[in-house]
Amino acid sequence: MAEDGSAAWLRYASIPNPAQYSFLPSRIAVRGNSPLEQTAARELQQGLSSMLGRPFSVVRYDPALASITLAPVTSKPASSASIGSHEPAGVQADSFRIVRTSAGKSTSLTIQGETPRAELYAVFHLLEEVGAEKPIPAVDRQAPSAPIRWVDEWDNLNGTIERGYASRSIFFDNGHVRQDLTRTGEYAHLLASIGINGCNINNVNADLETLSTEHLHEFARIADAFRPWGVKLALSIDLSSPQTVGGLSTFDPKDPAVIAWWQKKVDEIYTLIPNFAGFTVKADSEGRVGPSKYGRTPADAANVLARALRPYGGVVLYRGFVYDNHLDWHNLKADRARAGVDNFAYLDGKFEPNVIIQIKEGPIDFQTREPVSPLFAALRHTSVAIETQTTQEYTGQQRHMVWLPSMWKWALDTDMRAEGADGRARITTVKSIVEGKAFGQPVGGYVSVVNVGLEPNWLHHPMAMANLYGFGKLSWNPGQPLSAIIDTWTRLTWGNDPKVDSTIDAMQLASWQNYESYTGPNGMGTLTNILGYHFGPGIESAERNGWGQWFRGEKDGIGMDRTTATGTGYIGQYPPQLAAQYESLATCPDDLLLFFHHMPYDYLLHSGKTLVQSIYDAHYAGARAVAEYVPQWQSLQGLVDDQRYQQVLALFTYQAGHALVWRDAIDNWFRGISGIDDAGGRLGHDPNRITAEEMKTGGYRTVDVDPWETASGGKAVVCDGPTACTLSATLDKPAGRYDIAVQYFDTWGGVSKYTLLLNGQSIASWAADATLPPAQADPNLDGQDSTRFTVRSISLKPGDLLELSGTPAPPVDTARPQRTMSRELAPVDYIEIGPDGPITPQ
Ligand code: GCV
Repeated sequence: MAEDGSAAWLRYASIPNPAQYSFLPSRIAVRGNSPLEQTAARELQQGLSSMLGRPFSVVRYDPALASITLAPVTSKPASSASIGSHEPAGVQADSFRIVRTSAGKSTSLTIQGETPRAELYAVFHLLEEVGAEKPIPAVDRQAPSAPIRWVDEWDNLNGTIERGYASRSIFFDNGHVRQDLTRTGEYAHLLASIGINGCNINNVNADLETLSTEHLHEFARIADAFRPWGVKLALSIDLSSPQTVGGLSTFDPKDPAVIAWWQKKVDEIYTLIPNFAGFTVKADSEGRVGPSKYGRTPADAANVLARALRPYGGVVLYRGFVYDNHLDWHNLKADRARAGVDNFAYLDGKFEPNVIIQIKEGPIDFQTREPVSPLFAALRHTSVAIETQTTQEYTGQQRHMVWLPSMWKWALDTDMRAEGADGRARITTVKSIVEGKAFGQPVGGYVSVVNVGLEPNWLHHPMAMANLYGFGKLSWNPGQPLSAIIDTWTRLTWGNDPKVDSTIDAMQLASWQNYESYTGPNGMGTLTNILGYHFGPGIESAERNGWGQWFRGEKDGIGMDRTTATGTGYIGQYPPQLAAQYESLATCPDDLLLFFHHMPYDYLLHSGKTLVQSIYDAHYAGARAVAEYVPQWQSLQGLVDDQRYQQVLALFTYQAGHALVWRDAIDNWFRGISGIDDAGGRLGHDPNRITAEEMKTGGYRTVDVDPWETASGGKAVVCDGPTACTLSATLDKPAGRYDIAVQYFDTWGGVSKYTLLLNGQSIASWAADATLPPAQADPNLDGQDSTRFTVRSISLKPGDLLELSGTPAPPVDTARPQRTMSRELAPVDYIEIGPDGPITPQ
């Protein structure tokens, strides 16, 4: 059966052994009368009928007959975390229980929720148990860990998405909300199924007109599409709105006219969207204006909004991502990582109770590994939410498979060792902080930037939806084991075949560490081109500019000295016990070392390897591990549907090739700066490689590649001619079968064409027409667009003539004029001839 991935984990595919659920009665009865309960009953009916292959029906409740009954809880416990008067808040609102009872031969299930939305969550829970062939316990009580479980979309009103990698916005087009909101409803369906209760629909870099009356009327249509699934709409707003929308002369949060304007605006919003969730605020950050303009604090600004929202139960998610992006890199004490605590800790206790500080998991920006933000432990009288990024901005942009819940759980489980009133350090995990358990601030939770797009499968890579699923699951219960989360996702998404499940689970569970291994080592950050679009390697882009993502790679060593003794003092922002652990080389973990310390390249790690050798080895191991995804995936052919099989195969093949680009760039760069060779003798010795510039050429010209480490020998060849150029080499390989890989650059500047010939006969032809890297034209030859094409199992013998013919893109591509900004000149880096076998030559 062909599948496009649009149903994600809600496929409701028939399960192999439906008889195990034969006890489930086919009658579904609803005792409440809200639309949400009706939605829940219909979902249950459809899901069970489809998975179990027998009809279920929604009927009138009859106590004499066995049924699955949805009913509200009769007596409500007092809410511990009420933030407004609008509705019960806190985790109770979403808690439910499912109770199984038997009378004679018949079994009934009673689904009880604190609210209709909780009944809906219970229904999804039950459907998931059936879909993944799990037992249904006699009594199952569930409550989410925190009330805020939101996704943030960074969609722009013109239909583009900041850091979106799966086509355009499902909400907006051309300055307006789309007429057809079918995808919006389907998205809310997915969100509800994993317990997400809020969705912020627009970019935190908010359009200045977001709060105009005209736009609000349109947003109300999105809220309507969300409502059947219990998902509330939130908006990102710009703090200058009183000026830009209201026409006031100021947006000073202490100005009475400004305060009145916000109140009136909030009143207007609630007349249009009665269940509006609240505002997200990015201010005084990356060019956004903020309260600092008037000498006011984030608390001054957040509280004005919060007071206006509070009577309605709305909240303000004020982002802790406030930093100066014009830092002086000459100043060894300057440190962007300090910004969160420096800008917010002194305000602890000064925020209204419905203000939540939304803190990115690490102090920089969603890197492949960072320590957790010290701000989590610095705010003890303020609710906080952790902000993660499901959209893979720095982690492969949904072209690499990286299962991020592994990273999030690592962050959530980090014990910050905060001191209690008695001055003694105690277990203070990040999850206990956002849950409100550690400091008793119960209105916090979890936010993830998701950026789904119009592509049928939402995020482009079929495996990437496991990140959204895992986010929902962790925010419901951060204590849940990762293996259970991924196994359920795999079963629901790909079916219950044991081989399929064990293969996919294992790949996903290893994928974050694999990605980390071939990208940013030892806490250095992702080492991507941070001045470009954060996809491929671009190591030194982080250095010597105002963005503050420095790692200070010098001849003597590498890493930011953030110690209190000699560095920026950042480590001192953690509670003392954790600070001491990071400050001392004896206890600082290897995988965060360079985040905290400036170290010589031959420093001996706890692992027993020198720093630089560990980097070399990790990059070889990581690239090899992801190359293995290809044969592992191929072993599932026929066990999963062909449409998604082919899609994933193409992506894994791409990832295997791009991991080599990463590996080589980083390892060569470290070899260059450290002057230390790879003890394994691999670096700089590529006997299977023929660089393009050393081949005999007809028409190709050699060019420098910048940064040098993203091409073999720092050079590539390009063909300026109107027709094809050629490269050729006479081979001296012993007779046998080989894979032949061509490393070229797919720059998005039109479509070049390549043909590989052996002794004058074509053995493969392809076009450089990938949408990789996504969404943005990149005219440069570099690590973002270095791409590999592999022809498998070719018979070679000594003396064979291998030829590559490259035809540059036509000067103007009329079909896609945006692609001809800079013409693609059939660029080539090298050809690699490796042994035949399942794995691309290493
Ligand atoms: C929406 C990073 C991203 C920006 C993003 C910003 C933020 O800097 O690259 O695209 O802006 O974070 O989280 O506000």
